[in-house]
Amino acid sequence: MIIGVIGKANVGKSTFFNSATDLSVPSANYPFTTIHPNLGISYVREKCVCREFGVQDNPQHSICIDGNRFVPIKLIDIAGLVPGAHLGKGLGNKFLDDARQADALIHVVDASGSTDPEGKVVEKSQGDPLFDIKFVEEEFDQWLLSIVNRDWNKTSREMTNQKLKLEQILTKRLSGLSVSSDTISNALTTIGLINKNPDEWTQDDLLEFVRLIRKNSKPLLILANKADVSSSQENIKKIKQQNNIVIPCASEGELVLRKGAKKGLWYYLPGDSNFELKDKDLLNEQQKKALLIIRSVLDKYGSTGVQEAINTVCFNLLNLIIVYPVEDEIKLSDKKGNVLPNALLLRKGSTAKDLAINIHDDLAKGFMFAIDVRNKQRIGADYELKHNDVIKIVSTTSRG
Ligand SMILES: Nc1nc2c(ncn2[C@@H]2O[C@H](COP(=O)(O)OP(=O)(O)O)[C@@H](O)[C@H]2O)c(=O)[nH]1
Ligand SMILES: [Mg+2]
Repeated sequence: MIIGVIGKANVGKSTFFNSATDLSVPSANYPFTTIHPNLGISYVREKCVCREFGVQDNPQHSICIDGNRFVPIKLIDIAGLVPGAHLGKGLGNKFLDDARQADALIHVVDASGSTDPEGKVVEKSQGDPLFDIKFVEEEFDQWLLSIVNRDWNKTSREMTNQKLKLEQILTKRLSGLSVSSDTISNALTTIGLINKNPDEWTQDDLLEFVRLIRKNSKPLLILANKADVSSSQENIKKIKQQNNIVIPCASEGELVLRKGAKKGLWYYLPGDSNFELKDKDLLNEQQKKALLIIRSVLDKYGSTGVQEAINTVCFNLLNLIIVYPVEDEIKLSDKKGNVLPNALLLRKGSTAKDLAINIHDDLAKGFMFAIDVRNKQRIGADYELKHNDVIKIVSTTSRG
């Protein structure tokens, strides 16, 4: 699963990306953040089950800090879009290469209105985030359209020659874009195009189709960045009136908070609504000034928005749940004795068997039953996992 960060130039995509992937806590044991210059690891934050079970955990592929579990998820900083990108302007092709992998999108906008559509700095409030939201989504749709449109006039012949259904042809055409065939047939049915001969499709039909494909295969939230700038407040109100999920954000502030926490200047966990100074005298004037601005964002919006954005994508857009697999249901550990070693992100609706597949093919092949560790009940392969379940899988390959 990959979250893509999109937007025009200069809105703070990289700042958001850097802050969201910078979870460096002293002495933590976790896979490092940057895999590739624009691909990194961010973390979903959720209350860990360790407190409920009263155990001291020892996570191997995630992190637990003061009872908060941070579960890794990939984040990709996608090249900025400019109007006309689908015609090859700007870094159009680079954008396409990155965007195709994403399962959900965070659309970063400059809520302060201090940049024009090309990303050039303009007088405050001259930029229009509402326009930017529209043009970026339209560029995305135009890009998808260009892929679907390629050789469209051959589509009906292909169907006849290869004896394929329309949804099969389209699935082929959109392969590699992280679009499932279900998404495609659902879209065709929803807009009533499933039985329409491709030769009779209008440009409007095509556009409506790709729009729905985008919305369903790359669900998106709006990150109203630069919320620390005073001109942002009015714009955020307007953005919220026109969009479903909008998260006010101060990426730069989050970066400052995470870096200072790492240096031991204050106590702060990503997603907190506050930070605690360790020693006022340790701060220089610049830091004090930055903290005042950050404080006012926290007071106004409840957090910097960075962690909230990642959590919202995972829990609300991608409908993920967290599940803790263990091998020893008494100690809640793996074979080596690591307590609550793993926290996995799975799609809502996943079953005990899906969990086994996720862990290891062999474990799934020999699947016998599973145990819901909370109540020690046996559960079957079809059991639908719940958020925060702790599960032991019993398999012919895992015995003894
Ligand atoms: N005031 C303010 N400025 C920000 C914030 N985030 C980013 N910026 C500034 O916006 C400019 C562009 O940031 P960058 O991350 O490079 O944008 P990108 O081109 O979208 O990747 C830089 O000057 C950042 O310092 C923020 O939360 N508040
Ligand atoms: Mg950038």
